Amino acid sequence: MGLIDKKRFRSTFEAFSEIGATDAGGLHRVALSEPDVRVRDRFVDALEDLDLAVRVDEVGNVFGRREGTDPDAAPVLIGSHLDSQPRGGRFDGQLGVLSALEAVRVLADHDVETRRPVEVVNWTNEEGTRFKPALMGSGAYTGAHDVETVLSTADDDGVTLAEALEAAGYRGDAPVGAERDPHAYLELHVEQGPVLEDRGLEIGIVEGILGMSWLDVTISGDSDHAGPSPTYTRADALVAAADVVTAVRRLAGRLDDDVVTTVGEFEVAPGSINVIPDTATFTVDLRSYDEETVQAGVEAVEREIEAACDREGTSYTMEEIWRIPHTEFSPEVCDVLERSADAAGCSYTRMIGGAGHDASYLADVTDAGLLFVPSVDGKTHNEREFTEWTDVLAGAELFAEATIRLADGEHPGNS
Ligand code: HGY
Ligand code: MN
Ligand code: MN
Repeated sequence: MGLIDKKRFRSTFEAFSEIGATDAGGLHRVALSEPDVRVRDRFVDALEDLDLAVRVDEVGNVFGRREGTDPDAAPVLIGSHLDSQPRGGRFDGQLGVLSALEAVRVLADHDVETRRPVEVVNWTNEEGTRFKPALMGSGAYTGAHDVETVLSTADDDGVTLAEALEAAGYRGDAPVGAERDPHAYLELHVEQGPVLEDRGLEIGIVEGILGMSWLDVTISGDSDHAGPSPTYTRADALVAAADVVTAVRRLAGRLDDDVVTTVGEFEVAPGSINVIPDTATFTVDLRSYDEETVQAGVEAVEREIEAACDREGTSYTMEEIWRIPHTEFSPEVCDVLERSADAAGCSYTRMIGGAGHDASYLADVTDAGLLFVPSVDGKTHNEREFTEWTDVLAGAELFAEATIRLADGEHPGNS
């Protein structure tokens, strides 16, 4: 018997997808932007419609709590994030929050009593694109990020997270962090890679996630006239930076099989057609499951920058703005997911994920698990991000089932 209300789930997903929708079917809902605030409001309304106790903490994480029968039992936390990348997809994060909302709606539909409280959560600024680093709300909740540092982090316009939260009405007064560690955490997310689709599987039971490093790099040269300046007099920041960008990409193949490297942001100044650039600033995102490989990768990037600057006569600064070790999820929760997948007759595999998720930090403080559904063409952080609705339903169904098990609830199918 299916647990979720398919019609309700679809209409909720479509309604939320209209908030910050782009013409190409994606989302433009960067953390604490106007559409992110509207979708937060919609989420709070849905929690209140379920008579959940809603609380917002100091960094804007939003929780809806459904009490269990045992007042002393630690809660099961379920959720993900509603913020998106600029021109991102409508499944990344949002699917996890709405699957969690649907799971609690299922409990209400069937009057399922759970021994443990269940809390649905929307984490602030998972994407880390406006305020760096990523996983900001979940990192503050678990202690990985310092709350004051998070609140004073500014975006490119100098607006701090605290100011953005105040303006949005989401700088809550609930203390950041759990009164006590949750019993378990569960998140459903699109895979954002090609594995499940290539293997024709419905579900990924995620055992771990790559570790990563984010670097901020500035290369400084000397501006001069594009005409009369002979090449040998030039200290062209862009030429040095361009050498580094291609070297960073080559590193991915050299360091280890799972290493991926990305230069996602790049700016040049003064940015005039007939002036030799004196400044190039860019970011590096480097990932691997092996900690030593990540460290070796950061050191290799710095060597490439040094060599490029020696060749061009430029100077540089490099700052590591984020490092998160690889994640290992709870074998117990993976087993619960596997039992649920078997019970539901889903095809699945255990796997390692390449994208960071809020579950990465929750795994530091509780038994955390992460469930994937396939991404068509593995495409994500892109308006073309898509998951077949049959796969979405299989994931949401499994998620609701596993939530009931983790919360010690009586499966409605047994009543
Ligand atoms: O960067 C990540 O992996 C995630 O999308 N924030
Ligand atoms: Mn995500
Ligand atoms: Mn993302």
